[in-house]
Amino acid sequence: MWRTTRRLLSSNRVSLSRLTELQLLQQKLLLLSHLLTVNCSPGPLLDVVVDRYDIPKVCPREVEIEDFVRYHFNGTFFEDGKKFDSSKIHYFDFYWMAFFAVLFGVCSGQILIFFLITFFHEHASFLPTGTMIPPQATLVFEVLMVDVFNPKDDVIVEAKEVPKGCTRTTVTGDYIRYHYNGTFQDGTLFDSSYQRNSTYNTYIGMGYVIQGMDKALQGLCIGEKRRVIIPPHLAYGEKGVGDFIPGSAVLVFDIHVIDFHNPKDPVNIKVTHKPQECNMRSEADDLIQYRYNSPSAFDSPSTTTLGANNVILGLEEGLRGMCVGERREVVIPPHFGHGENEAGGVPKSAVLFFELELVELQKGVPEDYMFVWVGDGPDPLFPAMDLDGDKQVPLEEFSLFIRLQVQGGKGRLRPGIDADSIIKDMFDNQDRNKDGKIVEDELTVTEDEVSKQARDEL
Ligand SMILES: [Ca+2]
Ligand SMILES: [Ca+2]
Repeated sequence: MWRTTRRLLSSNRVSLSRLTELQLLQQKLLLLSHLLTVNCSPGPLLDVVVDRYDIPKVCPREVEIEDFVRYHFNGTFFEDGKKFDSSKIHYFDFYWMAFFAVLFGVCSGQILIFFLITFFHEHASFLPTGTMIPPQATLVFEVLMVDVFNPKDDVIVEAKEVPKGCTRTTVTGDYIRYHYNGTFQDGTLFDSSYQRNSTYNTYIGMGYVIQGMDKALQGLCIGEKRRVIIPPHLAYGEKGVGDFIPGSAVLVFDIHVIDFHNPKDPVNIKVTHKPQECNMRSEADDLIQYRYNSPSAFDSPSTTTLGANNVILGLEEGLRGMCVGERREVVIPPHFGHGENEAGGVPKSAVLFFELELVELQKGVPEDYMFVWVGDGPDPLFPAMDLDGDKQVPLEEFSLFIRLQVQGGKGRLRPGIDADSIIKDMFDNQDRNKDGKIVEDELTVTEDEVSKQARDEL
């Protein structure tokens, strides 16, 4: 019969406590019958020495009974170091039930060495490859555990970094952009979005990605880092993907959420500072100066006219209804941003975040207007314009009249354009005979012209 001893060389050795001695024996018999074509009865002594190294710091999954394992190994003779077998040259199915007693408790990604010392009586043995194992050989196996799974396994999710103040997490139907490194459990990289320098973008929970990832992408915060371990039955199954992913591979994804949104999301506006005095708010046609994402109040502000289609829809919305000095945080989903197009360094489908501050606000005039009355203008107009009552209005008088209206809050010039040149244009339009002065007749023209002039100028 066999005599079995087990020597443990250090404290971090295989724990076999779960196995009974009988199980252990069975495991070793299985091991031998697999590795060797035994054509004689085995010798009286079987001694297994296990020495492990490169034990992973984190071991999410240890080998347990009925697990499936994939591993690489080198088999050498102890005596001369010559190789007798290797997973590199001997591609049988590495995907077995974990019957190696020594594999129990091993972590994926871990390298272990074990010595299998066998004593045979008279005859040599032969491996399936034909390699002869002489009598009384000591075999050294170096095993690298590639991965471990059980068909009962679900996706394992490990939160790595969860941003503080995360109020919203991903749900089915959201569109997510994330970076990832995809490795096997032994740490071998098989895919990386970082190498492509482009996020992976997808809808969640709708079958666009492998089943395990669809599950793992639920409940994430923006900025969150998560490790996801997906067993093959929730990934690429027994077939794998070409040379890319072997059959029955367990996949490990380290993902980093860049952003996500739902196609139904509105622009989200949060007022972070409201000045005490807030009488006038920005609206369409106003000329505004604002800062965005600016760490310093000394940065020169941007200028735009609201409603003039100068900025993306979401920013337009975020800038409206502000008073001077107000600050806001605005989150703009891509359908109110740059959509599915890349734009000036903004990746496609990106959610945009703005910190806004309204610096200056000049009330505007509608498109195509140079001057508007606030409320009703003077009626009749000419006597009001003719400030000195001499029945004629030269440019200087006209200019003074318009400026008095603006100062008194009764009229408004188009902001952002030199007032003198606007007033000169308005004057030239009214001075129909170009004699350098406006008389009453030049204001009373045909009905059509009156309405047109009133709209265009006065
Ligand atoms: Ca006059
Ligand atoms: Ca004239």
